[in-house]
Amino acid sequence: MTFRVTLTGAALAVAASSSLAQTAWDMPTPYGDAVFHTQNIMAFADEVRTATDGTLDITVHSAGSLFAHGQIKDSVRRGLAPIGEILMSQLVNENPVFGIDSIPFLAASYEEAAALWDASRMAVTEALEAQGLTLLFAVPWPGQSLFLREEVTDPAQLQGVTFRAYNNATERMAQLLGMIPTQVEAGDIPTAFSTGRVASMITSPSTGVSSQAWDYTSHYIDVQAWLPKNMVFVNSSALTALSESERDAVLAAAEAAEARGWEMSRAETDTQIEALEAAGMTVMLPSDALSAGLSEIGEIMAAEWMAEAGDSGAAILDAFRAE
Ligand code: PCA
Repeated sequence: MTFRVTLTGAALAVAASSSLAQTAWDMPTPYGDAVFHTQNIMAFADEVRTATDGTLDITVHSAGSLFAHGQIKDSVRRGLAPIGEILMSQLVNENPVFGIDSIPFLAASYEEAAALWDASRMAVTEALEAQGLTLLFAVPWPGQSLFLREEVTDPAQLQGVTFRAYNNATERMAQLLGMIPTQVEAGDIPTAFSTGRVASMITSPSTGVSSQAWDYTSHYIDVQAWLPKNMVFVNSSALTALSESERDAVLAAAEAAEARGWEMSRAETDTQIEALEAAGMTVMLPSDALSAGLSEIGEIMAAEWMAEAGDSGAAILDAFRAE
């Protein structure tokens, strides 16, 4: 009798362990734990864990701790990590569609950014699919605004000023303003300023706060010129290898994360501008001359983007404008 019970117990244990086979996914992301994108992704991982009873366990490796930002996409493509997050416009050299959200003043409000994402999502999805990657969700940063060491009312004041860039578009904008750009990852911003490599930047109030911009700049000029997105994607083979219910859980959590992320981003805009002010920064609107100068640069950059993106780019812009 005792013998039979023991056998049954062992058989049950074997059955239970095979039905609870666990998949562990490492997820490299570029930004720090305090950043709302990272918090949204942590919530996504929690939802997947709960919905799969722990059979799919995603560990988020934030702040470039597993792979540097510039290596995350290829790491996921090659299967070194099954899933990851990057700034979408980082891939603009591969395909202009990835840079559509970084053209100054093309889509500068959340409504316009959502319409632009509706119009461009399919093209982004297909460009990733061609590399064996499946797009899961994308979330915008709040509007991109200027962080400076003095009050600037005329674009001519920016000439010769060193500038922190984070993608091709910010570098191009700086060139058109006569500034001196250097690419610096978000996590390296405080060091780049404190060592004198850069003296100004354009980024969201979120990144201004997470990098404590008040320690090395004094003026925040609220231009909110565009809303660049982070996107989360998965190696398509890793997604296919999941059970159907796990796959459904990932896709459902991704949809929820996209909606939640856009709401978090919207809410951040005002609270983080207030935080900059509370920390001592002068918060101001752009002068007419500065707005005009930046709009002109936006027009030039839009024309350059259209020349790059050709007919498929024009089709996306038509769909965007029709919304
Ligand atoms: N923060 C990121 C990208 C855009 C943003 O608002 C950065 O500054 O690197």
